[in-house]
Amino acid sequence: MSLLGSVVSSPSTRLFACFLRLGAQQAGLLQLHTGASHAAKSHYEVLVLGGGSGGICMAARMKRRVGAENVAIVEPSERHFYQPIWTLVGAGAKQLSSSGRPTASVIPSGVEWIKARVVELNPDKNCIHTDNGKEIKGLPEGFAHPKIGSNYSVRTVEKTWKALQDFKEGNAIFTFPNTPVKCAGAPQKIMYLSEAYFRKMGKRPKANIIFNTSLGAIFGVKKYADALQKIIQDRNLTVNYKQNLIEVRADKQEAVFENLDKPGETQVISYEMLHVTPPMGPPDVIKMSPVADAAGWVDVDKETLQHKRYPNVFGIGDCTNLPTSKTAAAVAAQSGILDKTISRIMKNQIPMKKYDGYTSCPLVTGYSRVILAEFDYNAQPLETFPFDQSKERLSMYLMKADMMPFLYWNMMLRGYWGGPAFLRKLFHLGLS
Ligand code: UQ1
Repeated sequence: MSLLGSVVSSPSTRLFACFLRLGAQQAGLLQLHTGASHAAKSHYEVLVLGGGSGGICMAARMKRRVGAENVAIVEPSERHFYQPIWTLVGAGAKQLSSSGRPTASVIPSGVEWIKARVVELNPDKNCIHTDNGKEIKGLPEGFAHPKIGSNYSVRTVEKTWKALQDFKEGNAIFTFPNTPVKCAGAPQKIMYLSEAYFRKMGKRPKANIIFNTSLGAIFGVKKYADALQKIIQDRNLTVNYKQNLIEVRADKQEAVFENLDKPGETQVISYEMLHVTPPMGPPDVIKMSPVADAAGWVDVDKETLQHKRYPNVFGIGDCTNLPTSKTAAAVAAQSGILDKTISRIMKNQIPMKKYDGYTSCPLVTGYSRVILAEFDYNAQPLETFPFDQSKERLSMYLMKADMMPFLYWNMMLRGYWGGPAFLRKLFHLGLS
């Protein structure tokens, strides 16, 4: 994953905002100090670490609050990706090229882009330094072989589509790791899409479709889990729980799973196609810093998003320990709350707005079908539309495939989309 970068700040720096991303890239380490060549200044009123969804939309919002010249954003990547669409790229329904834009084009104008990676966080001194996990045996080198793909990386998402097209007969295996992941629905969405593709191509009778998940349930919200279970039955999909991918023997087309209920007990399954959801975790720079909780995530208050120990540090998105699902929809809702929190703190007031854990997962169940899961911290449905969203719908597919990318690039990244709460209230006027 990529992360932060840095600049040092002085006591005059009021905020040290922390908006890191969760991902799979490795951080290389090298030191750069204050005001080095990367940065025009060495102090900023608001320093945004990480140019993912959270970082970019908060930079846009902070620019409106304190002026562009007082905001800087640290992000090493040249390109910004709209990752939610990779589910459809992996299934051949969208082009990869449609998912990325130059990072320069999404940084709010006037905000300084420090193109570097953060290697050290020192919130006690309001200062950061820039530079420029656990792995599955056999990966990532196994991705060099055909028949393996992963919708979780720009480098491997098109391999999913290739493996789907090349599929002849045998096992198509989809995995879910033993760690928190971005968008917990994505590992199974590609399974439903693959099933639909095999059916379309007449290969379905020759495909044995298997979802091997580390979890003990198909989805964390009962309403949607029930709907998914029915789809799994109707489409004759096999789901094995508590199965964790520990090794890929790409040359032999074999995947090795450990039974999490019986540590040490393993099973080898051969595959014709394998979709891997890699283990994920916080980047080392956060894990080793004082802003982390015991598990390594940025330790923030779950309602205000303010850091629990450093009042001028805030978190949004994948890097935080917010006990909700890590999605762009969650980031959108968090950005609206965090904007309000920071505004009140800048005026020495107590934060008022509370984040309810809203997150959304458009569960793509076919090339024109989506179950739109939306829920809160209590795993209770929090649905926007006045109809039963646990039903598969074409309208929700069109929203996922075509409306959301537009809303993301044009509204959310510019700091004008704080989630659909207002729509929910409008649609449920006088009800809940
Ligand atoms: C959303 O706000 C969002 O963030 C931009 C997504 O990420 C791509 C989503 O997938 C969804 C469903 C929402 C929620 C928005 C509506 C209109 C229900």
